[in-house]
Amino acid sequence: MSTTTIPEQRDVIIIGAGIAGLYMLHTCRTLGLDAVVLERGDGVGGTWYWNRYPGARCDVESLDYSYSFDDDLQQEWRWAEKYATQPEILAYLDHVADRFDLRRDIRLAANVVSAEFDERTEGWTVDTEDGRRFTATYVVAATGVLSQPKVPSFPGQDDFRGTVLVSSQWPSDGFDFTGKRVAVIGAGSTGIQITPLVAEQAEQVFVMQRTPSYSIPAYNRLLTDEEFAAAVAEYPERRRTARTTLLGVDTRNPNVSTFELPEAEVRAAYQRNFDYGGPMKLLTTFNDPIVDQRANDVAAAFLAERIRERVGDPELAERLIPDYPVGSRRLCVDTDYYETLRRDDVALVDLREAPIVTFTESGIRTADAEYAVDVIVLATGFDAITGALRAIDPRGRYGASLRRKWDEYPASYLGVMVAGFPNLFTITGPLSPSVNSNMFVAIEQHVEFIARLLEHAVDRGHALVEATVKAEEGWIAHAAEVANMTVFPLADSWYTGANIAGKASAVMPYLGGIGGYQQVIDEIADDDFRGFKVS
Ligand code: N01
Repeated sequence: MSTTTIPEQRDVIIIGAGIAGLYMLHTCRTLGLDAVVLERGDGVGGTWYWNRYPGARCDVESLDYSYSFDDDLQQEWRWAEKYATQPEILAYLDHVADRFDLRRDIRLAANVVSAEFDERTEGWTVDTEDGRRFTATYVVAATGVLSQPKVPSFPGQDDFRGTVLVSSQWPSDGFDFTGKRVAVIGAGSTGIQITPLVAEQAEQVFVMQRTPSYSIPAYNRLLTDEEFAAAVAEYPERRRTARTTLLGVDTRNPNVSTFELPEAEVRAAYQRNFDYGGPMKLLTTFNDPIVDQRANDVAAAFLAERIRERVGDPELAERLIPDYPVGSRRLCVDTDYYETLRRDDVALVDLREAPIVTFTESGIRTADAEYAVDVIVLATGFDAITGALRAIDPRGRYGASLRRKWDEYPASYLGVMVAGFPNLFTITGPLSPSVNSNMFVAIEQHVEFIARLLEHAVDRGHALVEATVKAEEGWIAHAAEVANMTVFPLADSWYTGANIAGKASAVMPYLGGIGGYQQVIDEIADDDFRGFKVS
């Protein structure tokens, strides 16, 4: 792109001012690096800036879903509820931006459209949509894992006379559904959160489901002062333990197999964790459902029973019970989702029986019916993990295109660097724990690892850091081997890229767990950052 302005020169360009970008900026400053954050939104917060739909909240408990790097910060932020709402998480991230004086190095409404490595200067040039140019030795992509919306275009979409709302591009002043007839397309985490709140206001809701989800009740509630004080007092231990666990949360479950206990005890253990609420504890009740289909069948049967119980109507329940292994697609957490589907003014439309044929002027036509609606909500998901960076399509050595490389396979060394793209770091990139864990922990792991790697290079008087092809190939093979020991490849999901036409098929999150991954990266760092070349 041509530009007449003089580029702004920094040591580091960070793309994205979400959880990762904010912490990366703070960390760069502590390393003495001059960094700037380029953020496409008009505010900080990333995911929690964009996803303002009704009911948006996190499915990791608020006491775990926060930064651990500053003790005063974690002592002073008083989370209100067991599961924090989007406005509260956004307020927290705004607070972090102010508290650490980050805003002076954050450029808002700066949508990065290209990033190019220059062999001669061994640095990067980054352009924004509005014509600003930045140059730096390093680029850190803190672009998020669920930040590139997947917005399908349905036949006839332009003919529809009503309102189309996209969950991750929600109007900032909200939307009043009172008296409206509404179709919600999508029954993943987002659709499941939106539906009960829309149903409270709307005249009629059609829940348009293609693939059902397993959903666990949140049993959300206010946190008591005693509970908060106790958690804060033990934060150092809680955080330390989190980094040794599978999911980045200490679920306090014993490490036992489904088949070590009598059936009645297995059932009781599942029931206890179900009654606790949320997916984390339930998913780790036993250590084998993710790696053993027979153990998974036990979990699936238990959850199917709970769906039948909550739905009441056996025929409706059968349409809501998934037919894939528990955990192979993201478990959802809900407040009154199944109960909402029992309402007379809410109807489930099973798109597997009759797919959407077209939008019409007045609604949606499926293969066997016509649904007249005023509003269509698209809760259709994301081009996950690689989508945001693919959209920028960084150019590495010899002009190589990252998009083209990832069209073949979501290649990465540790999810941190891609061979052929020197000095470009990815936070929670493909083949790292990322979405299969508490994202705050995964992000802190990466920011701290990248910081160590940069220090390692600087200590040796070098500026160029890159992953070797051999190391990348080894990591790809290892990540695939781990994934193939699990049930993840058995379902089509956004974990495997299957929700995006033409996307390479691979289990993108590294499934060795936060604890296993921490051991790997510590060992690599101690071994002179094996697999990274600094020169
Ligand atoms: O997206 P999804 P999401 N016609 O991809 C359907 C996190 N998150 O935004 O599966 C009809 O899960 C699609 O059907 P199918 C969390 O990690 C967390 O809900 O393709 N339907 C599916 O039902 C989560 O997993 C929280 O058959 C179409 C749905 O749309 C991730 O974000 C809250 C369609 C998309 O579900 C993504 O969740 C929200 C089409 N053309 C999100 N295209 C919490 O913390 C897609 N669908 C609680």
